[in-house]
Amino acid sequence: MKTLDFASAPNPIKLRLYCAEKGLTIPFEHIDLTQSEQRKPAFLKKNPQGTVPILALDNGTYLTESLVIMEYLEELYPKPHMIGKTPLERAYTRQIERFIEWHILHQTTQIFYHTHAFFSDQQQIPTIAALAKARLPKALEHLNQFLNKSGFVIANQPTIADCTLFAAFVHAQRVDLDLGAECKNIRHWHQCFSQRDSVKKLKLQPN
Ligand SMILES: N[C@@H](CCC(=O)N[C@@H](CS)C(=O)NCC(=O)O)C(=O)O
Repeated sequence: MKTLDFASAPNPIKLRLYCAEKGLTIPFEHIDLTQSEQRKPAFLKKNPQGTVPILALDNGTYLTESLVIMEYLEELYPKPHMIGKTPLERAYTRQIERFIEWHILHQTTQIFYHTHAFFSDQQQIPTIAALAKARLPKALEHLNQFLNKSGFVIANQPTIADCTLFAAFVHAQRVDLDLGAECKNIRHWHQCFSQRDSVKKLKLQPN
């Protein structure tokens, strides 16, 4: 089993944090997004969407959705629990993670994709970025009210929700957005989570 990814892209960051928090060491193969390797035929055969990360299994199967990969790994290696222990905890954790992914990470992705020079060879539509930017404050305020002081999104231990939120933070910084600027609890969460060994192991490239 190995992961195909690009270390500083948000969905790979999410997966790398998850693996590090679980203590999983899965080899990583570098897919160079700066050279558009994800759009080349050899890669598209593995994932027609042309996106990373991919989890390549020994039986030839490719899993191409970061959340699905984390859920698969969670089933293989349940401890420490990163999606909750009971059915209700698991549903709740997924609900919060989905909220963060859709309302925060996805919006930062839209802003990045439609404004950043990294994707200047693609069709960029500034209105999409503007809409995404306008949607963020409401979602951040909602999350801010939800967070407690534990330094984790849910209860007092890391979950997939922390991994997704941290990935959104990194991505937002690249378009000069500080997700914690107006939200004290989010800022506190970010300060705490940034101290984790999982974060220190990330290989982030400058903007
Ligand atoms: N839903 C997919 C999205 C993956 C995705 O959008 N990956 C980005 C990097 S974070 C990518 O590979 N972008 C390359 C491109 O759009 O050309 C997942 O969660 O794995």
